[in-house]
Amino acid sequence: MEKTSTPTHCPYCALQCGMNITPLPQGGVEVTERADFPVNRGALCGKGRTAAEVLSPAVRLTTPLVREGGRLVEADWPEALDRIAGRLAATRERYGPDALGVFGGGGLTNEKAYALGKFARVALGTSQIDYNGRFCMSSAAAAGTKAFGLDRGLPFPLEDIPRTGCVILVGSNLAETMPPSLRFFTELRENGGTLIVVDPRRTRTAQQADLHLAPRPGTDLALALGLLHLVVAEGRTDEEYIRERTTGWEEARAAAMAHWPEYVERITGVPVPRLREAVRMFCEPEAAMVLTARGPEQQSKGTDTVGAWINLCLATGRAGRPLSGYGCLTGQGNGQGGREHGQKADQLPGYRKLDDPAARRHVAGVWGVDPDSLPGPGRSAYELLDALGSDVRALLLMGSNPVVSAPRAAHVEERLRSLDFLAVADVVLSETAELADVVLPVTQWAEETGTTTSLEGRVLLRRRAVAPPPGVHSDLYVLHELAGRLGVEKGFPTDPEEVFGELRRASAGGPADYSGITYRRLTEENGVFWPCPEEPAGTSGAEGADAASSAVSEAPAASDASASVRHPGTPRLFLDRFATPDGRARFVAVAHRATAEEPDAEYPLLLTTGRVVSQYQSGAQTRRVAELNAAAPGPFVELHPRLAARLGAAEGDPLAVVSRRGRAVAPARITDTIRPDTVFMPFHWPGEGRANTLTNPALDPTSRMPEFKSCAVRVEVVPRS
Ligand SMILES: Nc1nc2c(c(=O)[nH]1)N[C@H]1C(S)=C(S)[C@@H](COP(=O)(O)OP(=O)(O)OC[C@H]3O[C@@H](n4cnc5c(=O)[nH]c(N)nc54)[C@H](O)[C@@H]3O)O[C@H]1N2
Ligand SMILES: Nc1nc2c(c(=O)[nH]1)N[C@H]1C(S)=C(S)[C@@H](COP(=O)(O)OP(=O)(O)OC[C@H]3O[C@@H](n4cnc5c(=O)[nH]c(N)nc54)[C@H](O)[C@@H]3O)O[C@H]1N2
Ligand code: SF4
Ligand SMILES: [Mo]
Repeated sequence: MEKTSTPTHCPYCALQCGMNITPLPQGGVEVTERADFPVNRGALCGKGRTAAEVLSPAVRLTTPLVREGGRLVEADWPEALDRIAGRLAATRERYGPDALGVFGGGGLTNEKAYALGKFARVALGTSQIDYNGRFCMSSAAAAGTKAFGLDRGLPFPLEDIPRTGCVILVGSNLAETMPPSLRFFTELRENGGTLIVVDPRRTRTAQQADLHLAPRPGTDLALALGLLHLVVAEGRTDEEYIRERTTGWEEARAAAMAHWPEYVERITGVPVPRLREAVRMFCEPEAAMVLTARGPEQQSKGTDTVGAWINLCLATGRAGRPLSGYGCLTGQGNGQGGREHGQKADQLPGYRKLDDPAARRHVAGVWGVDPDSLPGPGRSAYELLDALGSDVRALLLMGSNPVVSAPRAAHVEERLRSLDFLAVADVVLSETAELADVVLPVTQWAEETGTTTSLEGRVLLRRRAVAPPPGVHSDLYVLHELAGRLGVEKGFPTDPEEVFGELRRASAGGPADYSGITYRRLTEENGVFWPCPEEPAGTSGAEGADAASSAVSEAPAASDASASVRHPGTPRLFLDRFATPDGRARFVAVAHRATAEEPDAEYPLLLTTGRVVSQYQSGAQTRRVAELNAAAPGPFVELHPRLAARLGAAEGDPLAVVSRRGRAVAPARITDTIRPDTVFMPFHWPGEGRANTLTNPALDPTSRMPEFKSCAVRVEVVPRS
């Protein structure tokens, strides 16, 4: 039984590297390379290589816990589930359905994300559901939807990168956050292409670049506008493309022209000759790409910022053409699929909108409920966390650890504590689970089957390779049991393939159409790119009216009678038309604005935050792996030698970083790879060195993304006692 090796995918980031898992005779499993998956071709980073250590009962939860007299004590499943269902029902009875909150995660499989969204709307009847993806790529998603009519992180496979002419990588440190993907950029340079990295820090990624631009945090919008200004001034626009394939150029052009290079240099700190150099490198080759990650996105103006980078692509004819385009490097394992199937506050499966009557009818039909019974859009992630204990009295949380990862975390922690009732399903006792009234131990990646959608839009099958420890059940089981206890006996199956079957129908005809994808196909193919309607594009009348599906390029040749009716999936989007109603991409007219919190006399420096290679997110999983802890044992404050000298700080000295939200303490790490006006902290740790004690929950008006990438701080050396 379950002895041989199983091909599957990593539990962590959106690269979803392929790996093989083999159970060992002495217990435990071995993770080995899997060369047949084109994204990583056998390479794995340290996190993926050691991921199986978190399967061990020594570090994970194996029994439900319930709070008794202030302490979490072991309980059996029926008791734990009864408690949750009982408290949810009582809260709903007393305060109404919107007093119930649900918080999900972009690490959950498509099946789980789908079931969680349905559970909130159908079993609880609440509008109050959102998820941690709001903290991740929501600004890029909003900007992509605005410009192209459709949001899929990358509109092309990673394998296109080595063949383009130039890539501008904005605020991505992929050498640490997606190490196997660095190869595509190395190959780009070997092929004569160039790499430009935009990052306030000379990261391991920036060290690979032909040109590194180091703007002040929070000024990417001005930078992109300055580049567009130069493109226009130097006559490098593609007028024919602009005429044929876009709308809104005049307004966008006028907005960019107000951003003179010298003005942009003053805002960003990037010298004008460097701006000119970037424009030359980007415009000279036949094809080029802009890729953004969290740097420009996690800003209170992230949507406009990404919009400005997209403008640069559109003005130069570098979108919806072979080897050219704008893409967002989505972060979490299922960061793409997790934003498509309904755990987002405003969304229904298939990337449909909750406020669209036709979408409500379609999904309600699949769910067998009255469309009018579906609640409307709810609050965004931070706003939901902020409402805990007041409007929202009970919360079910699955797949996130906001005590560490949410902005203004001390406040969020206090809100979580003020709840009448908190239930957490997790694989480990995370810092958030420690606050819960009931904790449910759930199965993880290698112990269950499910699909994820990688940053390429490639839907993949993660396969069960080992049995879970006794007493551990899946998230789908949790939702099934809770729904049953709340009187909804049907509609929450525990078999992932059955859930996927329903997801296919719910997504059919929507922008993210999965209806042509089956588990069987996913075992035969190395993933399938959405949209993938059930019939070949063009043969279904119903499909024709849908802008998103008709933006499908590379449809199968309808004349080939021998071709199966399988739609091949859509590796490349927008080659013929964009997914907007008129098929044209839309420029946005945007202007620079300051970050929500600029430095002043009291808080004279900027703090930015991010990641290190050996820890993942809130660290709930990776802090339990000895090898990773040895490599990255704790938080630190990265600062420039000049700033350190001014503060009188030496390497390793404890530094207090103080913002308007609070104070965090971590040792100094002095390096000249960072701007002297900026300090950096990774956010993977709880406690004294928690970066999110400091961060500013100022939200982007469109995406509701918090400003993780800049806030004003002061730094002091803590006297050693
Ligand atoms: N090792 C590791 N890998 C991960 C993760 C992890 O936690 N650990 N998480 C995964 C997830 S969910 C995500 S979202 C991705 C994130 O992947 P990345 O976006 O690559 O990660 P970050 O470190 O958050 O931010 C990237 C860079 O943005 C820079 N930056 C900061 N402020 C600014 C700014 O104002 N402008 C610009 N242009 N750059 C700025 C930082 O210096 C940093 O080097 O990684 C995924 N992979
Ligand atoms: N300061 C700062 N803060 C940030 C960021 C930043 O750059 N700077 N980045 C933000 C970004 S991009 C992200 S994505 C968030 C991520 O932050 P979190 O949402 O906290 O993400 P994780 O740490 O991955 O938490 C996932 C939790 O779910 C559990 N888990 C894993 N798999 C499963 C499963 O299948 N089922 C269940 N029930 N649980 C599971 C894990 O054990 C873990 O406790 O952090 C955000 N916070
Ligand atoms: S790069 Fe991402 S998917 Fe690949 S092994 Fe590392 S964490 Fe896993
Ligand atoms: Mo993320």
